[in-house]
Amino acid sequence: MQKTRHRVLDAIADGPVPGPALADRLDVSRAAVWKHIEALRDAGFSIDGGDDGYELVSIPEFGGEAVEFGLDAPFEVEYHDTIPSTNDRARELADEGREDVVVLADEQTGGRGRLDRAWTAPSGGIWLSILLRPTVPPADAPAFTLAAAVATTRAAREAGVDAAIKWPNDVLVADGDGGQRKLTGILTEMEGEADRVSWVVVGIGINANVDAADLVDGATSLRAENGDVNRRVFTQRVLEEFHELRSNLDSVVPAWRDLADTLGRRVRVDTPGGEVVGEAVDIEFPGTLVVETDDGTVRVSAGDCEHLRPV
Ligand code: BT5
Repeated sequence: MQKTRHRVLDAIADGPVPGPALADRLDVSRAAVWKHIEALRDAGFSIDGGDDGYELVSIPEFGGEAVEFGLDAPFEVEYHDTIPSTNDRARELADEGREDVVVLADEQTGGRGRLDRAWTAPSGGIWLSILLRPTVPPADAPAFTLAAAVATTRAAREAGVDAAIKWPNDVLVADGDGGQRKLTGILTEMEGEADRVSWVVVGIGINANVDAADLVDGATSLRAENGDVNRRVFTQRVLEEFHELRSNLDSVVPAWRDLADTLGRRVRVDTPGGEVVGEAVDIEFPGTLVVETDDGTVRVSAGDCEHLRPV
């Protein structure tokens, strides 16, 4: 079904195709062609139906079909205008045994951050969760968080926003005053056995076409930094970059290093084992931060990191 719909779109994107010719080409009935055309129109695609046949006129700015169309990565996209949390929905899909599905929403009413913190997610953002079933041990899972940060930072830079990554999961933009504002947060959740992940859900919250005033203090948006983006294209870029990285996990750490803002800075990291203060000097697979402290080198695998001003 899904595949045929993509083929209908591909065919009518290049010029008008009469319904019967389309049915022949795709080896389906004329009624089936008509059903696909109607479903695409319902999804916001504008399709001419003149004497010459069907022709694609425009693609909606956002939505599941829209993001899947032309997407160079093997994800199915399930779209919601509004949903409590895309991560929660992705977890449901995990329970159903699905994989390589992206849950995408325009608005979340119960968005979640780490440690039960709330995530503000008004209409106009890009709120998405990627459900994966990688064949890796649970200890490697942080690499997917890093991959999401790299993918989002690259897409933001392509869109003209000078974003950088704060360890481990924030994409930030300098505020011009020595401080930084948060553009994106990432929440990775997983389930697995000792030696093998069962599923990973990587939740990415991108403040896209929203006013910074509708977010929290310390937040910024693509709109505030450089004007509105085409969310379909932006989402596709994030998913394509993410797919490349997850297909070659060894490439994640070097890519992260290149885009990181944390390395070379003085940091304070709140870890489950206590506070670590020092200079962040490196990152190691799958996402361990190396900090030079007064008492020697400390490796931190999880925690909240604060960039300190140089002393
Ligand atoms: C995060 O947590 O940064 C992870 C956020 C993940 C959100 C995505 S959206 C799609 C998917 N579905 C979900 O339900 N969640 C994921 P953390 O590092 O704990 O940061 C949370 C803190 O960021 C909050 O306590 C606020 O201070 C701040 N915050 C909340 N909403 C924000 C926003 N829209 N932009 C910037 N900062 C925000």
